[in-house]
Amino acid sequence: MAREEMTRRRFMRQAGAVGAALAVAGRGERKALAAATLAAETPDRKPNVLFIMSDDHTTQAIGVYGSRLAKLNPTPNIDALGKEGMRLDRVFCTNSICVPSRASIITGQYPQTNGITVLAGAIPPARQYLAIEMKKAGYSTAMVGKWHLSAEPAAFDYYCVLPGQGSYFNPQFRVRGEKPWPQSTIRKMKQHSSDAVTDIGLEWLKNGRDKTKPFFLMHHFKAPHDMFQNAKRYDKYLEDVEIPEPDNLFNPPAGSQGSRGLGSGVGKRKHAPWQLGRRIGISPDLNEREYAKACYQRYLKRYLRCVKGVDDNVKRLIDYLREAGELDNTVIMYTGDQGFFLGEHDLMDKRWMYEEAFRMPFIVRYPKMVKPGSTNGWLINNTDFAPTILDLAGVKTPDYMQGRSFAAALKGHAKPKTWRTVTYYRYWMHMAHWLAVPAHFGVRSERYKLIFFYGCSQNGRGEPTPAAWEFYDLENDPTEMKNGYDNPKYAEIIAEMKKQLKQTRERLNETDNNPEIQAIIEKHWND
Ligand SMILES: [Ca+2]
Repeated sequence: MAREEMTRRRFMRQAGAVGAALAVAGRGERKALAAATLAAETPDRKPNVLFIMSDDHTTQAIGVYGSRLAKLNPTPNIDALGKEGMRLDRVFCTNSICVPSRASIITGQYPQTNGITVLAGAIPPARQYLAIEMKKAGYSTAMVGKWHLSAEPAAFDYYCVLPGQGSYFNPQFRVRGEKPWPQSTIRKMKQHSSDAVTDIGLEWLKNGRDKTKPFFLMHHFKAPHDMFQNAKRYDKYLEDVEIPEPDNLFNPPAGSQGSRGLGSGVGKRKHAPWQLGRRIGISPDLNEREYAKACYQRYLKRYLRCVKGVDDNVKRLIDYLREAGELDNTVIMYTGDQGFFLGEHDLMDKRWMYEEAFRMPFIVRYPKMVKPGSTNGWLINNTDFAPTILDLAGVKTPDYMQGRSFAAALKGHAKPKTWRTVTYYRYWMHMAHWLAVPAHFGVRSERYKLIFFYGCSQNGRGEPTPAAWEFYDLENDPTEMKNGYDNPKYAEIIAEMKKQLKQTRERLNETDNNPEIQAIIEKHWND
């Protein structure tokens, strides 16, 4: 059959389908339905990409990841995306805090290359690479919600972003307007942030985007970041439920002198300066055990009520795509900007290279490519997100990106022999924000993890903590209860991982120029 004839027949089929749909649609719906249906079915059209990211939403609080909290059914709508798509099980961040994670996602680069190692710093429009490349690839682009990269998100066609962390209630948003960035603002009164962000995302999808093009929407929730404030309708959610405790609620990190006694958590420990219990109204008169239990229950309920608001709003996005006939032509990704401790090891917050904080949820639904109910275990990190999204849009990974596309994983292909065997991590903000997490770096393979706590601040000043190594066999010890660094059984593996750690730091431009830190590394490398 001649190509023209095929095209003509396909057009007639589409026109017929649209005509039938129009016959039953109301007058108001007709125009939108016709435009959406034609857009969705245009041959060879690139897929839409809806990238949904929440803030601090960890795998333990997503049902499809099967943790102790799954029985509470905290995220039915996000779970549905996983069941209709793929759940990725070994996705990690390169630095477990908000700004560096977002910087790695937008640039496809590690912290020292993109310049964002701590919570300060900006990614200017000229380096908002993912947005720039998607626009070049013919996409209508938008960034909605928590941005947190300081500079104007001007590389997007449209933006409406929270200032910094933003507010949970009556949130203000920065918009493109008559006044120079960041002075043009709007405020959503009487609204919770998760609802407001979704209203804005939906309004852009319905009326803001250029419907002659595929869309790329980065839809970023502020929730469930601390201090956890839920929409009023969730006040009673889980009210009478006893939240299951982790088995290691009363086991703070004891891996080495580099981590022992540090970090902030739910208990009354001496080194818990952030004082979660005081902030959420737990009586200091309770004994240690009762205090930790009460604090854990209240902490989890507040967190999960925020998660519920995110999950319900994810459904609103899905419902719109379904109604618009674009659900199956859209790659939907769901992630959180890093993991989070929910009382495991008597810890809260993130920052640590331990699994709960280091691991990111990542779910992808795109039935044209991704097999429903599939899982994947490749070692992936957040510098890979931009290369993958670009790959799905038909764009080769730009040379300046350090991450690698995992589109082949989504297609169910075998892992290439050249895929990374370790993923690199570094947390820089030594003992910052009363959360008392010491600076450290390390590598994780599919099975093992090696961490070096160098324990000093970026400029080498400030109160140092002891330098120490930790090693975990995640197959035998998935909750990292036992440091295997001195176990002779692992000596060979540790020597090999140290070599990989050194090589990885060199290859990724992640070595230290700071002489104080360099001296600590050299002094303790062979400990
Ligand atoms: Ca975060």
